[in-house]
Amino acid sequence: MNSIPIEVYLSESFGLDDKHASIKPIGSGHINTTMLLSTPKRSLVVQKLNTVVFPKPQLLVDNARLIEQHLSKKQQVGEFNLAIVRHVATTQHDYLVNNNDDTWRALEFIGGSYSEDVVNTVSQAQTAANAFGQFAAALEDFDANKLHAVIPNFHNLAMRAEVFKQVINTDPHKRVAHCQEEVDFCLSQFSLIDELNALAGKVPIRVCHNDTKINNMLFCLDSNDAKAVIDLDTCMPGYWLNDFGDMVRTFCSAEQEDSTALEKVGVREDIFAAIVKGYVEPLKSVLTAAEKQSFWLGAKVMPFMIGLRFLTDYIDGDNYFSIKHERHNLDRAKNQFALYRDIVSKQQVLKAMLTQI
Ligand code: ADP
Ligand code: GN1
Ligand code: MG
Repeated sequence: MNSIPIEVYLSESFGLDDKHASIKPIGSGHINTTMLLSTPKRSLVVQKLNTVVFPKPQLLVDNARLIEQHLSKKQQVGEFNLAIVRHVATTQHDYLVNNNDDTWRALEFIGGSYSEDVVNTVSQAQTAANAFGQFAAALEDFDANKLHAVIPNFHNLAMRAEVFKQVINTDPHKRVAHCQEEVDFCLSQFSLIDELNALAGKVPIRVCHNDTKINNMLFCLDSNDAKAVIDLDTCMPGYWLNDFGDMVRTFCSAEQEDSTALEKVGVREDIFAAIVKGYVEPLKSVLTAAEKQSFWLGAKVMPFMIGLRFLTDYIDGDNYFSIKHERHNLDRAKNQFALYRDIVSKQQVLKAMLTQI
């Protein structure tokens, strides 16, 4: 056990001025612990990786670095115009450091930027969706098989349903009684799995970001333009319908993901239209007809699947997502199911927006 203050340890490890270093938490991610490490000359984003979620952190770094390199080449020839958040090497030419059983990495800090937990305007939605589209387009010629499956079956609803059924059977913390209605609701929705299965072989496997949450986008403080796509930890092969759906999930509601004001949770139709417009524009020459059709399923599946994951974690005793209070994951699940229900109820109008692609 070493007792060196963490800001000193990290500054030394990543070659910063350790005498004047300070550290403070930033962001609102649910998985890693994200901090800003500042010295008078340089700031870095440092992250303590959640090794329950990412048991092999080196795989995550390997994936991100391959993507950084690919995007850098595109940037040099003017084919990618967003900033790239690069990993920073240690003085030992490594990308991970261990301190008292914790694993840390550092990323270049993108100054003059901000992130949002809730989309404020239609133009913000279109800007962010367009940037996620540019990111996807720039990786269209990257061989998805080069990426490690950092979290196998990450967006596999059938597997998530199996884990859920096991957890409700064992009910380790006797919590099912507190959420029977949500449990029954989930069990009634698993025909979504058949809808997904029907797509197999029809939609191409792409490099997916897999976490296209609004707070994984950095905006320019000055212009409000998109600055960088961040949080590349779950970039893996998958279907773009998931990236589209996760934008719908996190951009469309005017409420935070854990809001308990369920009557206010729902899809803002103008934001949905802006996502479609923004995301499709950079991808229009590569999207297949089947892919375009699959986006509606993505819009339904993502709020449901993330809700299912929150509910599973609540029943399981909150081992995965970080929580601030005992029913936090249950609140999040209820919120996501309210959003999912609203999306399904607006099927006609939302699907019509998609047919215009
Ligand atoms: P998590 O995996 O916990 O979601 P993220 O990588 O998404 O962590 O970072 C959490 C937050 O930290 C982001 O929403 C953003 O506000 C801020 N952030 C992350 N990386 C950077 C960066 N390179 N430059 C500036 N801010 C960043
Ligand atoms: C987690 O790390 P963060 O907060 O960006 C989760 C996503 C969920 C999201 C729900 C590795 O993302 O899959 O959609 O929470 N990341 C992981 O808000 O599980
Ligand atoms: Mg994040």
